[in-house]
Amino acid sequence: MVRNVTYISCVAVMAATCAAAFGGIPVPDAVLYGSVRIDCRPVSSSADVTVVARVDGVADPVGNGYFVADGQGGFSYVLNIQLESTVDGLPRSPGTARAQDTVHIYVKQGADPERLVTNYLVGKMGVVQQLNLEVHANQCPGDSNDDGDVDLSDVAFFQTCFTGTVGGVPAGCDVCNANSDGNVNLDDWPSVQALLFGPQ
Ligand SMILES: [Ca+2]
Ligand SMILES: [Ca+2]
Ligand SMILES: [Ca+2]
Repeated sequence: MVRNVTYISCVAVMAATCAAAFGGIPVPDAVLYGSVRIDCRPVSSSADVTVVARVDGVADPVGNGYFVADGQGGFSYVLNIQLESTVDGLPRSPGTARAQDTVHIYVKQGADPERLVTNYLVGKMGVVQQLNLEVHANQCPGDSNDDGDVDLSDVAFFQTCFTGTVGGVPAGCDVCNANSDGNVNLDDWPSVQALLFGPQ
């Protein structure tokens, strides 16, 4: 609303007196939502996690996320990316994106630095879109397809890698050898299980 008033007053007074004004018409936000996983673990509102959207050349974030219950026992982030329309010759308002901007989406946990998760190309205004966020520095134990979670397909792969008392780590099975010893056996399972089901 403040930006809108600024723009309208600039039009009324003419551009010559508005050199310091910002030049956008506020339009409906683009809204992203979805799950967040950090190092293969889902995060919740109780975790010290923030989701931030930034655009190159814009000092302030164009959006700060918050978490809501997803109704299924987990939590979803909601990120409103503030948009404004383009007005030729006028600088953009602080903390706003425009159509066709590439928005960098970061996740931050605790005192850790922000970690870039993905880039999102802003399309039209008012869009509401699910975009699950996954960030992991290293391949997680048991995450055989390196997609940021440990699910039943990864468990099936773990079973194919299982060498038990025979010992050995078959080719391609290093990710299942969680304790980095010479075999894939029950000693490795707790690490995989913890990511599959969460803390027991
Ligand atoms: Ca996986
Ligand atoms: Ca998966
Ligand atoms: Ca092992």
